[in-house]
Amino acid sequence: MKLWMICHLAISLSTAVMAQEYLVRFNSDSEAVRQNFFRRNGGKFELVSSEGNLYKWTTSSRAEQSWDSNVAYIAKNKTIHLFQNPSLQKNRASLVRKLNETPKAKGPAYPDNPEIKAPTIQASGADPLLQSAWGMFSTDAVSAHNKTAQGKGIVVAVTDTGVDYNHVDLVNNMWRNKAEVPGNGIDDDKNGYVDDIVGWDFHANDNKPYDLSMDLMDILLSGGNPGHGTHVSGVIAASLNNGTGIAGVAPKAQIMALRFIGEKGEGSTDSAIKAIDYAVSNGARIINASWGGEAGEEDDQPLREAIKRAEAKGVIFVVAAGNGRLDQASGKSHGFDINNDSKPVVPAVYNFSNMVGVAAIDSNNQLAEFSNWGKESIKLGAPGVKIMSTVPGDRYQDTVVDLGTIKATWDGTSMATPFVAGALAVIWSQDPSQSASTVKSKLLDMAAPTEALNSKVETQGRLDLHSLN
Ligand SMILES: [Ca+2]
Ligand SMILES: [Ca+2]
Ligand SMILES: [Ca+2]
Repeated sequence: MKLWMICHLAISLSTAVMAQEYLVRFNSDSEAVRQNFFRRNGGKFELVSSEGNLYKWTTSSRAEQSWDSNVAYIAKNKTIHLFQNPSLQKNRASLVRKLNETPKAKGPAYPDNPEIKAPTIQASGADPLLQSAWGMFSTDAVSAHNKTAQGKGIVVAVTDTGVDYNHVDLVNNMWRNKAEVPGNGIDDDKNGYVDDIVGWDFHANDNKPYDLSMDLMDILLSGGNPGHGTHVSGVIAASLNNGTGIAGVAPKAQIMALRFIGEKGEGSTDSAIKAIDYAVSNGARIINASWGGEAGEEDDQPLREAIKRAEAKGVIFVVAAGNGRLDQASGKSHGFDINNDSKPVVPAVYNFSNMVGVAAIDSNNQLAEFSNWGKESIKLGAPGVKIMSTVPGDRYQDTVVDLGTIKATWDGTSMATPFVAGALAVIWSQDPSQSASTVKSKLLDMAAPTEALNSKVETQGRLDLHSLN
């Protein structure tokens, strides 16, 4: 309690003097207009999106004073979160108590930000942990492997905490930027990013979008969930029949690693926008977004516009519905209807034609107790409880932490979303000339009617690939 008070006081004091970050969109791309604005208003500015005429403006002056007919809007640069794992959230207090009684869990035994390895020659043979990946069977993703192109040639951008790009089950399925010469310190393809080989880290601003980990106690106390992006990536595209681990829904798709959420589970709108723009302009056809924030009193207009730019370029945006709210008294998390909430989850609620919102179901085809839903914006359900997938350091988990009597499993609409992103990649790879809207319609038409999803999601059904051919 005392620590909380000190932290709270420190935050209150610092906001009084701290500069605020805004996103400013101009009505024109005229350099003179911008210069005039920044000359009059001071502060620091940085380009976020040239297509959107969008700049990050860091200032200690008040935004309202800066209205200008050349300015379309000035919005707060909002914080975006991972959707916290409800199983971790629910058990946090008892896990912390138990960990305090036991020797402290060790940190990761693998390096942070390792050099990016090239694809490798892999063994062959069945994937021994695939049997534990129930969602791969309930969605018929496993039988789809035998009759489809498995996502071949389709790039899926994972906008998240980063990816262990050297993981044995992912290294061969990372997107590789062929127009970039690695390690020469030159932006060979002139896309604005130097030596971007498998993607970019928009949080740390470097070319290693690695999924940094931390001590278990730090995870529990900070609310972060390192490994999140690696887990998501394995569901989409872990290698099939390489004699190790699991297989993803689209084991021949390529993962573009776009890190914008840091170790503590937070990122900012400007970094999310840069990641989305990067995905669109560097060849991704699908963006996986297992994250969000509350719209609150004002909408996140800059984020909305970034998704519209993706829509205009035929890129599908797959988004998690969110994991509801934690009821402090019972420790239970309850999903809610994002369309009717006073603080709807964004971007899940936006519902543009390129968006596919995803709710989480369990292995009994029940809506997960934590899963948000929405009759318009959320399209279908997909597996999101106790999901087996890749985590950093060549490991696999369906359980984040297991302290005997208390455990937390890999749960969340975050885990359901990549099942759908992978399925879209598989459908698209059957005929890469299909439009985004055709691919999306095929996915939704195949959804299996599911009682628990009646009046919860638009299709009233769950992900099902059995009729795909
Ligand atoms: Ca580059
Ligand atoms: Ca280079
Ligand atoms: Ca495998």
